[in-house]
Amino acid sequence: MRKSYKSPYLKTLVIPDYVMLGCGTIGCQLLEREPRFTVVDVEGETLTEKGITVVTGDPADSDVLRMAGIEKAGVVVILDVGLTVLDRVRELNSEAFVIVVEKGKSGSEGKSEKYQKADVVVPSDTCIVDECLHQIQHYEKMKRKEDLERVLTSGKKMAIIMHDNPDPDCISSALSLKLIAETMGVSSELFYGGQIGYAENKVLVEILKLELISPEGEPDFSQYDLTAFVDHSPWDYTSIAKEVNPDIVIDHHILPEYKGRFVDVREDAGSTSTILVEYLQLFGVDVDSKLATGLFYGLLVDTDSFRRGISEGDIEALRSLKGRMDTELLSWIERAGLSRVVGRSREDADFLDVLGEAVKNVQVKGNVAFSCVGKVKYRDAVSNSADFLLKMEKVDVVVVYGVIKDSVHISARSWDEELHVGKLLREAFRGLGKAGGHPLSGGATILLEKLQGNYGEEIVERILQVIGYS
Ligand SMILES: [Mn+2]
Repeated sequence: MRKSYKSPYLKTLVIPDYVMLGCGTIGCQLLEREPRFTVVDVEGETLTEKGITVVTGDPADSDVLRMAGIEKAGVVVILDVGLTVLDRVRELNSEAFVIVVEKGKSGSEGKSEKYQKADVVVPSDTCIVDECLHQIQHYEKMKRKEDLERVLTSGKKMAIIMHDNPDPDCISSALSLKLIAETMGVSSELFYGGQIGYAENKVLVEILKLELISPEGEPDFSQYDLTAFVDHSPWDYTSIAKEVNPDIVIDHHILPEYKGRFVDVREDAGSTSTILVEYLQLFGVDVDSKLATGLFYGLLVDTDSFRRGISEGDIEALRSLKGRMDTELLSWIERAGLSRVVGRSREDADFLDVLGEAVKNVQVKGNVAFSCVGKVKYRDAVSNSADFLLKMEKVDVVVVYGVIKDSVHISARSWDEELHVGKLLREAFRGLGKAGGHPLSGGATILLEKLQGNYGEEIVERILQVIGYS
């Protein structure tokens, strides 16, 4: 049960620890849906067997509470263990969000005098578990909002740095953060490295009327009070801000150990747009139909039209975007991609050439299809081909690689979440360059000089070695 449960906020690093005092049936039900708690209970042994972190002892004993980390806890749930426990908790931690479940109490009676020190009293005639989870989520949202607000209001000028070759999710998220910052009097400029290759992405930038800065080399970001990374984490996916330690990171990729001033990374969110939709709502920012369409498109592309899975947060985001997005505009953006098929421009024809190479050069080894596309102009053409091959080949993983200037760009796609191609690439190319991504899609960029003369052979070998085929 615990293993299959995925909290939408599980990987959100801004949220501190949880402690549950007393357990019982309600406590066990709560743990099934929110496993992050450290539990303090006199009969702790039975819970340890279930893999839950437990401190066995009396929750009214200050030393026991300290052992459970109560002094640093962000959320404390007190179940069925008397009033002294609440006093003890408050003596040790005045900041924590404290929920008390009051036995034999009806919701209509209001918060009783004796529980004044609690933030919320949950009466026992409600669905206690649902109510506790709802309260915790609400608290977390408000806390994240406060934290982001604190950081944003500490400056006047922000550089929002997108990852190289920004995609719809990154573009829409960057604009969202800019609009949120604007409500606090912070002006932002949007930067990206690499290229905007896909016709769809160019059309999106046009529709959102964005002025994006594509600098030569690394700009001097020290003239900005604040820097933010959206849809990527330090330091793998940007060629223009390698030396920057961002104040703000909002992302849904695996995070390298990083402590910025505000870090919100939710690995199981389908897109960064999902997270930004929540903040737009929390800050009361009006989202017009163009941005709503952009955010929806970001979620759609990043989840491969929800085939890569969908989280609670994604559903929330969809609900919020539903009434505002413009389906006609969405098909207009998507059709921009089709125009490349009829050879609208030289650059679109390049995409077709690369795709043709990819199909021609497929080599299947074990359950992996590899394809070398040689020299290419656009990085997106490589990932585009990987997407296409995955639909065509009867394999679990597709790896397409091509060379731009002095680097080889690798794109991997999979049907099998267990394999986690993001981690696969990270492991295969550890120490050689940038590599990472999601369970079903990942990428890597490696300087050619880091690989043996025949880079193709080495790429194939390294990947097969990690999978265990060679
Ligand atoms: Mn994304």
